[in-house]
Amino acid sequence: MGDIDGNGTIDGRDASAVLAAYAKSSSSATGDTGLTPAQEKAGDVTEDGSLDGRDASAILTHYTMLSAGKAVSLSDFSVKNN
Ligand SMILES: [Ca+2]
Repeated sequence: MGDIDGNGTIDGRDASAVLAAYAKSSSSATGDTGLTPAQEKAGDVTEDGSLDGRDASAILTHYTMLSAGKAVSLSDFSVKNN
């Protein structure tokens, strides 16, 4: 979860990918994100069924905290835990 581009790490590029997909789906009549279903699932880190700024924010926060040496899990950002 969270690794949208599939390079093995969750980082700022994944947050950017989510934002780009969100922008694309917002401007598309069909809501097409331009991502594969697997990528959409990976990007929906808040697990609320939609890909939006909250997912990008969660990915970025997660990456920032990991970079700062904090032990966090992406599931900490799931709506189930809010
Ligand atoms: Ca990645």
